[in-house]
Amino acid sequence: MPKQLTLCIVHQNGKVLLGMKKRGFGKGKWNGFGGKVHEGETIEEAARRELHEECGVIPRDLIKRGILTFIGEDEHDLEIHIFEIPEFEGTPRETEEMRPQWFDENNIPFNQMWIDDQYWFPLFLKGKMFTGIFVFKNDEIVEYTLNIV
Ligand code: 95L
Repeated sequence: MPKQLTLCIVHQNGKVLLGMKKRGFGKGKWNGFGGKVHEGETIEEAARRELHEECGVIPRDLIKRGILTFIGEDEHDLEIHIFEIPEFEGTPRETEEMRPQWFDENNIPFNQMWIDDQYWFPLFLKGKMFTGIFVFKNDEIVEYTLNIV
């Protein structure tokens, strides 16, 4: 089984909440909030937990929006489960992990994000559900497929 990760994207009133990753994997990139699914936890539980841990926000509903598989050269494949959060409780706050900031949905900082985000984020913003596979070599995409579900 691939390693499963979650990604929560808070999307409200034409704005998207992203966080600048301050340490670890993906440091220096804007991203949604998420992380590893722990043993004994559902994917949705993990998504709620990580969103809260990383920016203090408690989601009302999680909408399943996509599953992306990333295939690298030798590491295990990653499967990222992407959720949209239209409503939440709490106020976004900076944590050790992330510095949150709102972006207009027409002004997403793709040049400071994972390189595949520019391919699928527009589908996310248009409300589509999607699946995709990205094959990476030397941090570049060598092949990809994206399907609207
Ligand atoms: N928001 N995008 C991500 O979280 C993301 C995107 N692409 C990736 C490609 C390889 C990888 F190892 C991780 C990601 C990733 N976390």
